[in-house]
Amino acid sequence: MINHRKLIALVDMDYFFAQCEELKRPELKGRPVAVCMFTAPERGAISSANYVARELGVKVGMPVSIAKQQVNELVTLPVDMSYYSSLSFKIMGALIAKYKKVEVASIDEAYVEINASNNKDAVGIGSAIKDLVLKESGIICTVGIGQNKLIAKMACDSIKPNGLRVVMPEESAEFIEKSSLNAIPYIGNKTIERLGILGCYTVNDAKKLTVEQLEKEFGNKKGIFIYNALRGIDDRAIQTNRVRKEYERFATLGNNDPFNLIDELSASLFLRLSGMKFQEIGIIVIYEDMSVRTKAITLKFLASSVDVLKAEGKQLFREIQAVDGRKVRRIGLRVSKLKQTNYLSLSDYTN
Ligand code: TTP
Ligand code: MG
Ligand code: MG
Repeated sequence: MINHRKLIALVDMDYFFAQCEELKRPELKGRPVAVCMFTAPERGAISSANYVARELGVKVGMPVSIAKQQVNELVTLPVDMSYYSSLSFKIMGALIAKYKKVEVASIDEAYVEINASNNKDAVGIGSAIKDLVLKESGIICTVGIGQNKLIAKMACDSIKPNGLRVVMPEESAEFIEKSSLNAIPYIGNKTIERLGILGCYTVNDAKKLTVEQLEKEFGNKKGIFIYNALRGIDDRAIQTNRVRKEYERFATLGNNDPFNLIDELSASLFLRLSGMKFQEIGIIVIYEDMSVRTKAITLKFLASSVDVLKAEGKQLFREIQAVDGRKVRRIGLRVSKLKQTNYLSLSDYTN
């Protein structure tokens, strides 16, 4: 009897925005390239860097000015979201056409359910996915395969760029034990620092903590996630119906200027939209006493610009504060009435 096993492949494009730029302008190949979210000429942060730039020390999130100081010959380009999303839609459309269960998780990554009875089968399917992506778009990606989303993601991260790695279910425990804590998704620097205070520096150290200890330290949801992740357990299903009706971003004001904060929220929200257009913009203002006021505007047109988001967000904030000038604790920005701009719409994904 053939023993088919359900596995999950995570497909993630390598240095996606920067690779798209290399496709657009082949003369960039071999040079250090960074795509930047500019806030003013020469100001902003690195959003994606090719591997040539990364080897020279350029990192995502780094201010453009620092990256330029470090790498004189760095080519810095502005975000061309509609081009990246058109390539993304070609790729995702091809994956959805070929495989039954696909979850588009972001502009450059998708989870694909596959059936494989052994490592060799899984490697074959992984290479077929890489070939399909390359043929459809010219883009190189990395594929990680495992028994769940967590292992697939960690396998993918461990073999970037242009890689393929299969971790069969019987290899999962050892794979996780040999990983460093920061290789586990959602375990970031802050979590690692707090685990360190508890005397845990490796996966095996952290496995000695009880679920109660982890819940006490990180809250129920995250505590349970970490407890399971350390054991390679992750029961998140592949969600094929990812038709989102709205997106939002929140941040705490602290000593920041609220208008600067709205600019930052706009930039982050705009990136998340990955080229989707929006017609409704809303602001959520949370005061020190935790009371909330909201206001929204419906535009006369479908917008796709970060500047519209910034300007309307600030205007809504001014209108709320003109009536209610109390001390603000947090601000949220939301967009709704969304429409996909490319030839494949998000609802096409679910058919
Ligand atoms: P990632 O897949 O995280 O990064 P990447 O594709 O650039 O590089 P890697 O080879 O490591 O996968 O994100 C996909 C795209 O999303 C990325 O090209 C740019 C954008 N992005 C941002 O704009 N800001 C960010 O902080 C991150 C993480 C990504
Ligand atoms: Mg990527
Ligand atoms: Mg990604």
